[in-house]
Amino acid sequence: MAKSKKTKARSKARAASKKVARKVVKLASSKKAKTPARNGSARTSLPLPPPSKKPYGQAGKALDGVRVLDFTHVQSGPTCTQLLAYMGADVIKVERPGVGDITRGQLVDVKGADSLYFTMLNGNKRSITIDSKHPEGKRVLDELVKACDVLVENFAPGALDRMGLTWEHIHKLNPRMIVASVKGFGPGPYEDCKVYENVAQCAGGAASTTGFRDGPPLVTGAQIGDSGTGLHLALGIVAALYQRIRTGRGQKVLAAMQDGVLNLARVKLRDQQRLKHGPLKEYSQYGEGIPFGDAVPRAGNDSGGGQPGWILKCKGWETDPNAYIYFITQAPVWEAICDLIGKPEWKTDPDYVTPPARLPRLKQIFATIEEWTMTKTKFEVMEICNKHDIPVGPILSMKEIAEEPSLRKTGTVVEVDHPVRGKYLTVGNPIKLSDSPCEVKRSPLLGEHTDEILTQVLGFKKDEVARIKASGALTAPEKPEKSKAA
Ligand code: CAO
Repeated sequence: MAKSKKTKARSKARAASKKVARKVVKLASSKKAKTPARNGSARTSLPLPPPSKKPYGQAGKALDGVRVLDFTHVQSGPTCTQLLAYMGADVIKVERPGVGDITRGQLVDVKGADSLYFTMLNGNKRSITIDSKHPEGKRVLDELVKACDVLVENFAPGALDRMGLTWEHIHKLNPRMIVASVKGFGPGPYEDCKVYENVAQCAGGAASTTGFRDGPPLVTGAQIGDSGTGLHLALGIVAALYQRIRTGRGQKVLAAMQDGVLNLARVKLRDQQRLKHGPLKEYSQYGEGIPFGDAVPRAGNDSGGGQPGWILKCKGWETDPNAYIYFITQAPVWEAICDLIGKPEWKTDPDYVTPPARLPRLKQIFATIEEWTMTKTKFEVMEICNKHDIPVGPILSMKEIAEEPSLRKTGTVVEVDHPVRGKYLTVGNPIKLSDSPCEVKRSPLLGEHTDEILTQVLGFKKDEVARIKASGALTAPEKPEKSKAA
């Protein structure tokens, strides 16, 4: 009798939480999808409800009703689930009792508080602690699998299977579940390798094409391997959710970090193929008469596109490491550039008048432009050039970005309050949706929502929660007392 009550409570909680999702699935079964449109062509898009009459920004959030079982750690996976949370998904982060995501304790700046590494990647989520290898913990996890729409993980290859959460097991419990993974490599010789950011930057072709020709390969400060792949995974998840509306079933989504980096470095694979047909004329090494090898070289600060560019010194460069500007000699504004830098004769000189004529002289051209930029601050150069539509970009320090009022105004840089560390800055949603507002919330404390999730999401009664807790599945094993341990 007690058992059936519990089951009822749990299915009631699940039913309530799936209300929105079910509404959406219903659309998939509608026959309207196949009826021809008025113009006679087949209707290919899904039937939609009538446009909401609510004002924009008041019709909920893009991912309302989507519940994510977040098994991610470090950076790549958490980036993905934070974005989903920013867009309205209910993200439940499962963490190891007592320890949590390893980044909580990495690069600690405020003693006793979760690190910025953790807080800046786990906003808008709820945290539950579960020992996924404890029999009772496994039981709770199975219930969560049934209650969620998406499972996201970025464990080392095979770790999820070792927990017993194989695709078959998950899919038997919940055929609608989307199982999304970040791994270092896709199927192939390296599929079993553990991978961190810089390994991916190296294996994805970014490092070999970054830096100066006469120096070693370089990694970039932007976390294209971790955050870049998290972003790719988020897109895969949203696409799988959309497909599920039609198929009613989940699928596996894989974003390999090597693939993600290569996708971001695709212009260099473009150049690799162009090499077969002659030198890469927009690379400054061409103008310097240095022959090309058989692989794309590092190109320093050359522009990756068809419009030559370089980083130039500005006023104050002797003491300020960021007193520089990126200057692009875009062809349509060449004449304006010549006038600005005091070289009007270049407008008609055959050596400078056309882009191909300029290519062998880029080094000298940029040196001349730099004589002009060095007389002005980077912001003055920006202001003057913008008036003439000349594309330039100041090299902004992280200090300048942190203090930039326009980024605060758009919610790209947000200050949040944390009960232990106090106020900190984080990056809000970089993707702005006009009908899905984003309110950035602080990251959760370890296990902060354990009780709430067990009762409200899974429908467990208080006595059952107490029993699970007593089993040790949700808490770290007690450390033996020193006297006993000795
Ligand atoms: N309860 C019990 N055990 C748990 C647990 C929980 N709640 N959460 C995790 N664990 C266990 C895992 O089951 C695993 O155990 P086994 O090895 O016995 O199966 C163990 O913790 C460690 O997991 P891991 O191997 O993923 O972690 P790691 O620190 O050794 O490696 C990393 C980290 C990032 C190299 C690896 O996870 C990886 O390669 N991930 C895929 C690529 C990726 O995302 N890299 C980006 C990292 S961000 O720079």
